[in-house]
Amino acid sequence: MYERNASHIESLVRDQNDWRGGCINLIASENVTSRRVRGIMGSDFAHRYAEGHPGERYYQGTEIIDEIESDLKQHMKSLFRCKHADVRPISGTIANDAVFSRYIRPGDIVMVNSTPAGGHISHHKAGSVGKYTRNIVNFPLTPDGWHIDVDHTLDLLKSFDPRVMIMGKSLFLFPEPVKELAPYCRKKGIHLLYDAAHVLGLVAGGQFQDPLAEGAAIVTGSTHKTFYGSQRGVILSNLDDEEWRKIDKGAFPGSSSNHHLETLVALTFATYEMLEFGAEYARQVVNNAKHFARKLFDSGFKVQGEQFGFTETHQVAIDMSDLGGGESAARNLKDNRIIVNMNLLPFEPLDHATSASGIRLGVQEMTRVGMKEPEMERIAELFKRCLMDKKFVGDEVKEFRAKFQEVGYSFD
Ligand code: DSN
Repeated sequence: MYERNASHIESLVRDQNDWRGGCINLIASENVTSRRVRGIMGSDFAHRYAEGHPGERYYQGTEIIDEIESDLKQHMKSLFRCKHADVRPISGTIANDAVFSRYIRPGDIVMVNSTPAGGHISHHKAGSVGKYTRNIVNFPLTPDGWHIDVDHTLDLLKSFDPRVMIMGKSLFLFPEPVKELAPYCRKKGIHLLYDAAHVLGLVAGGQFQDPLAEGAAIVTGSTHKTFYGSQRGVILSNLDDEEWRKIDKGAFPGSSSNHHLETLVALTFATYEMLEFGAEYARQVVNNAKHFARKLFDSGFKVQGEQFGFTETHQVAIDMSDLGGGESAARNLKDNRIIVNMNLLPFEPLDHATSASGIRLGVQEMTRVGMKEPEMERIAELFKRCLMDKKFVGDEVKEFRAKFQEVGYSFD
């Protein structure tokens, strides 16, 4: 009786594959996995459980996943040059929650990047931090809005003692002042956490600040943005063993039970791709983002961060307020097969979240399918024709994208 409905789901999945395979995908939090990574999903591991650590499970029959998970941990540690890696969180937010649940007590003060400054929802009242405390203080920003103001922060810290500082964010153009604030945090016993969800692949590829080396106590991240693996999370640290045990318990049983073995296996494969190709990939991502930003700027868009070279990451931010705002621009682009999201910009009121003035663009996925500087120029030109000249470019986008279907920087 329901088979027709079930078949409809299969056809929707085919539609999705065709649709997004024919679009220029510029959502900064997404990426594509390689053919071989996709190929190993859907295995028997999709049905299994393995709570605990390799060799110390609560279930029988886990020998093979034990080997794979141990391998993943070892290679994550070598990629990020650290002592500890927890690969069990099934997303970046779950990784954050595992850490926040151990370090934030009721009433504690936590310093974060505000939402308009790019802070992730899990850092705020409505998200994970808000489950543990309501005392959330935003970092002051420099007048340009794109950096934490270090002097002003140190000044503010004369009047209160936060327990935790969370750096790293979702609208993320430039490095955070980790090395500037880490000595103060160490002296005062403040836990300095760094959410590297967006930049994890750039850190792995040596193209962005290394937050652990600069003094962060813990790094969390998701593994599917600039790190081009399956959708999961990770926690990395050089804490001493006793302190790390708290985080370990935060990951399991604190924030997860089964840790979704199918995507863990896929992440292990993708981590080898990152070890092999990550440096070259990350370099091209940053070059593409800079070039794209420059070309958009030259076309007349209000690209943010000009005085700092526009971006040091995979992201580009544009103020669209003179062109109808971020929401309408994102919708218009989508109708032309270019997928982006609207975004609040620094200092914009929070209640503009559904009518944000900016758009955020990420070039990591299109880099992975082989696009380089000439293609960034072409996309900038498509943006201009679509958003400024009000032309329909959807058919051209589809034709252009058809030439970029292979996933590179992989063993495919
Ligand atoms: N909200 C996602 C982003 O787009 O940055 C991250 O979870």
